[in-house]
Amino acid sequence: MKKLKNGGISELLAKLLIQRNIRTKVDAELFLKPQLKNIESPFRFVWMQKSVERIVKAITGKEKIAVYGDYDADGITATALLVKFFRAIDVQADWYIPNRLSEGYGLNSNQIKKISSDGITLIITVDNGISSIEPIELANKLGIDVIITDHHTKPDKMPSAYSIVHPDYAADKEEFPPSGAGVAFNLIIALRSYMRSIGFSNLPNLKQYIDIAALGTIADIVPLVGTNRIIVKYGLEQAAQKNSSKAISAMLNSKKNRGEISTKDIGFIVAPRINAAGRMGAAEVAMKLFLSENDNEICQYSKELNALNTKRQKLQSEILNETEEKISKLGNTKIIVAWGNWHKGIVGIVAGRIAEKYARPAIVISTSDKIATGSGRSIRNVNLFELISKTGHMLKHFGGHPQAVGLSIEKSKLDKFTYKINEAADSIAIDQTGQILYDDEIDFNQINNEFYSIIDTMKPFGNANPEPLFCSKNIVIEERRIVGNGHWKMRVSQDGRIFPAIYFNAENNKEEIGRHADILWKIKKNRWAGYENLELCIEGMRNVKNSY
Ligand SMILES: [Mn+2]
Repeated sequence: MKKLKNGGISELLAKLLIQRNIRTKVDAELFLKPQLKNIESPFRFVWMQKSVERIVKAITGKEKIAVYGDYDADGITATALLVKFFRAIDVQADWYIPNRLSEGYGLNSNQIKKISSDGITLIITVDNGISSIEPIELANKLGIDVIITDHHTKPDKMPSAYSIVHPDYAADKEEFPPSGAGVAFNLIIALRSYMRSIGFSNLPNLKQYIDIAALGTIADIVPLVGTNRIIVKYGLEQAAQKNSSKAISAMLNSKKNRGEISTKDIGFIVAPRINAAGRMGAAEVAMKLFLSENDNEICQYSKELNALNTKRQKLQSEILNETEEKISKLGNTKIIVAWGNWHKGIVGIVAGRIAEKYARPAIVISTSDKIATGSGRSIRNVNLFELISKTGHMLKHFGGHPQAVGLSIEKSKLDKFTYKINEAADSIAIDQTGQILYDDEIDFNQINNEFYSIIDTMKPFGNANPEPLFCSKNIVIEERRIVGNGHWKMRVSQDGRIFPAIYFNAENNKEEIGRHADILWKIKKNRWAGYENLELCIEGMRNVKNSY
């Protein structure tokens, strides 16, 4: 591979970076060598200083503090970060997480009354609060100051909080906004730094919490670029260390000794278990897991999460089947809206599956309560929050992000809502072609250890930094056998170069494949009994005449 004149970065790497919108040499350096010292200052949030001063006043004045979180993995990790930090400095902060099924998202007046009767005078929200206008007014009346830390899209009317820490209120526009846990991590960085500056000692090293911040960051699917990338890179490293969060270790159990922990391990093994707790109305199980230091308890809570996750999976597949049935009768609407007497905690995850499968935004609504509640998931380039806002007058509540929204609505308005949101969508183009884009076409003679090490430097992969996908044309299938549940284990060649390859769920491939094929693949390095080899993980296969 030829080297570029300046920077010494290979052409392939340069191409991959440009495809990920990393265009300058400085950005490339930051991307390829993420360092803790490059985490942006938490004081870039305009009310950060005001917030940490208020928290320290509460600490020194022995006021009672409550952390008010959210029931998803981002919200739970954000809550855990703050409470763990307070415990480490001997401040007994209470925590509250609303019940997803009986209370729903955000602050609510009943909780505020309870918090007030517990004698609390300072609430710090994490991963929620920006749209809780009335409960915050109530808190003010009851003599409670509320510090909001949140990252959700802010509504037109601002809550009358004591202060707000939010990426929309930062010195510069946040190019890659953090998750709720990321904002909470910023808060404890700022708090620690302020406390140190005014003479507090014995403050904990925050590096021990970075795996929890990374978990929230991965679970919330924020872009893994800039500070988010640094948190995830060091968080994954921390998760593999001896002093990692016991909660994360317990959920990964056997994985841990294998050395490297990837965003996939966190995104597909850990995050769903924590989310399951919230979905099934038992977020406190996950919180207790994060806060416990007792190995027996940790094992017990981790088992409980496994059981909740299994239950969630079963419910999910039931709802998915029913939704698909309804969709088949709906016809070709731009925005899929489906509702039924479904479990409230699962509708968001089903909406995600539907959106992905049909390449259209999907809103799935549970009518199991008096007021229907639903979740929407979008596809690339469609701002679902904006579309929902256009129908806001029909909804009781709504909030979220361009890619994911939550809403509640009276059941009698569902048909009209479906019509109206599709009308709003008429003005936008939705790309339904489902065309697969790959990063580059590669000849087998380019695949070697140097090639692999280039891909390796781009880890961790995730949102805004997808794992590179390559295409190779006219390869020969030298050998193929079926393993497990319809997977193909193969040896594939091109111009005499042979590689082992694995194609998961190959039996679902739409075409009958002969000896020659075009393939889409990702690269993987296997390490086994002192051996190393490169393997192609096949993501798609077509006959040569129907090429990609
Ligand atoms: Mn969040």
